Amino acid sequence: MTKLAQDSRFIDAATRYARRHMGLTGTNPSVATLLVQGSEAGHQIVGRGITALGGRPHAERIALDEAGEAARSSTAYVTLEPCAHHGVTPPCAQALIDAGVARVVTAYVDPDSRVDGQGHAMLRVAGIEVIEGVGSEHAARDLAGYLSRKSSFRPHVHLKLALSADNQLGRPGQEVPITGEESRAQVHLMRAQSDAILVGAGTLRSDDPSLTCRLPGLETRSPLRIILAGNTPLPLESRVFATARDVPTLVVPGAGVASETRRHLSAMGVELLGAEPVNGRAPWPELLEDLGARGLSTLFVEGGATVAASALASGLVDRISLFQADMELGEGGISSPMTVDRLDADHGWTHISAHRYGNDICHTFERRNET
Ligand code: AOF
Ligand code: ZN
Repeated sequence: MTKLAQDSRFIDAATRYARRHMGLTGTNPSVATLLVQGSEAGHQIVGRGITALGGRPHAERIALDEAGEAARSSTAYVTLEPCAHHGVTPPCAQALIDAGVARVVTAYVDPDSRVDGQGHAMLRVAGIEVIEGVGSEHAARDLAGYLSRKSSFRPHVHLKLALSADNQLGRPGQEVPITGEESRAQVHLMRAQSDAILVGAGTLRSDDPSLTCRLPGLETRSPLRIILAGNTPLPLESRVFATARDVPTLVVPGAGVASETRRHLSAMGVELLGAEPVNGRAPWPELLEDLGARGLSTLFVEGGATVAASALASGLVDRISLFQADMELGEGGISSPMTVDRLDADHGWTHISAHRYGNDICHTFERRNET
């Protein structure tokens, strides 16, 4: 079994391709397959597939159908181990065997108990060369939601905050723009790739956000919206409640949600979740368990300061993106509960990347050894 020079390149290309359907494949992960024919003259992609919208057909089936006879003796690059089970669709490992694929290169073993190494084993028994774990770090980052729900029965939690250069989140009760247009577009993309998005009631009061994806062409990709209510009354006139019939909206009740408010919210089409605060604290474990049971794989938490601090304290945040602007807010602002300097290895965080968006820099951190 030899890993070839082009293997990392094609599996990374497949990983990028799979991103197109992230958040759109239901409880199935968004997987991609590239079928590549090679010779001394170079390489050619003869079939491409991504898990279809809603989760089926699987990526391999789509790529094989596109390639037809050209799949014979090709190499299949698949971001997740091909399935071995007869589910709604027949096993992809068998489809690759039947099509006469010569090599299969994968990034990640499928933790689904019906697969879990059996897809790779089926391929090897049929005499196909299988190379596993190529580009696994990148693929795992995109598959994080699926892996989290399969292994921990809860969604992957990604927390995002926008910070001024002096590490403040805004001014109390006021909407203060901190980051620029490019960062905002990136945040909308993060929303579109998530199953659900969560903010606290304070953010509704100060910003009255729509919490939808408004990137041209991606308007229909807004995730479920979740509002974590606190101890103060919920602003019922907020945009999210007014549009609850168009974009599903859930409220995690707090002491500030009286029974009359509950009736009002239900009448507006807002769903109230069962998880209630424990000793005044946000019920993160119960909430995540509930969302996992509903089949949600990724939760994007957008603040504000109180929600971010309580999420961090729960120990259940997996990824943090801090968008740091170059402008200072000065005195009287809201201090961020986390800063680029304080998210270090001593606190269990690894700095993954720093990307520039206009005048802002987005620093991303991940918790080690957790999915
Ligand atoms: C693949 N290729 O593109 C995807 C896979 O209900 P089913 O039959 O669709 O099976 C769902 C399982 O299929 C899911 O839990 C995961 O193990 C696998 N997803 N497998 O070969 C794909 N999306
Ligand atoms: Zn499959």
